[in-house]
Amino acid sequence: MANLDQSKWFTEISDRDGSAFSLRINKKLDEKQSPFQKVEMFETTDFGNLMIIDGCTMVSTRENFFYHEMISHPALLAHPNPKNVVIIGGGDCGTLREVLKHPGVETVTQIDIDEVVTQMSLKYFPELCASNNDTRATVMFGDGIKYMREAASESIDVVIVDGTDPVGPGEGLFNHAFYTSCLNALRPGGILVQQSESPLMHMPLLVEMREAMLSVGFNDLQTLPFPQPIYPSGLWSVTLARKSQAFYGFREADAEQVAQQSEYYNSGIHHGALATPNFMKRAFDKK
Ligand code: SPD
Repeated sequence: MANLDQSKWFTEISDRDGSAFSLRINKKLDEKQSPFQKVEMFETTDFGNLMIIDGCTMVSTRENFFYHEMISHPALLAHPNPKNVVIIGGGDCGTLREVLKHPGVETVTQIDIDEVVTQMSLKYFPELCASNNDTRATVMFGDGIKYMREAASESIDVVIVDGTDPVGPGEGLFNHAFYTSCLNALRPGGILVQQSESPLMHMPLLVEMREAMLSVGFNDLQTLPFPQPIYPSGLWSVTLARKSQAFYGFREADAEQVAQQSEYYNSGIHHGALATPNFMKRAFDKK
């Protein structure tokens, strides 16, 4: 094993998981302590720019497409005709960019609590912010929990929760009260999708989250695993919850249209992600 010069590596130590993951860096580009969290930017040797929030890896230039495509396209394509979309969190704007690839979407409102994340992204990930000026997009800064609590009932087709881990500012996005607000704001058949951490490392959280979604009244769930090269364990997930109706499949022809502009997502990937690995099935079925 090589003797690593620690000053050249950013390491996310994931104490709760007993693991750590490192990326080699050229230099630190920026650092800002916002009222909510510490946001750092690095230039890496092989992954492009890298955003870290409170010591946790968020986004790199090279691999963010896995996460942003999987938190956006499966939910939008599982809905028959999504017109009004809300993104809670998502300040780096990568999810917004993916949502705007859907021609049927008429409005997308993004509410992140921390303007510093978007300022950093505009500077260091301009490609993620390329669609911010789309006339269908509204980028706001504020409390997404309050926004959902006050949203008009049955006014939204898809709510995407692109938050940090369930600690600090992201914590309130993983509970019954928040899911109840989302349920009320969704139209019948509407879909809530949330980043749901690593099925390998964080199964108790994932199970708790699924139970909370069902207990507030969502009708049907899908948890889709996907590779996430720079998060703990390298395996991540999104969980979709549908209001009033069961999932029926997805719009395959439209999925292939979207796939013309995607790096990871296509209809085969969508089918594959719907096949639940046994260790996840057993955990979800256990009562
Ligand atoms: N462990 C990190 C989980 C963070 C998920 N959100 C990433 C934001 C990308 N838009």
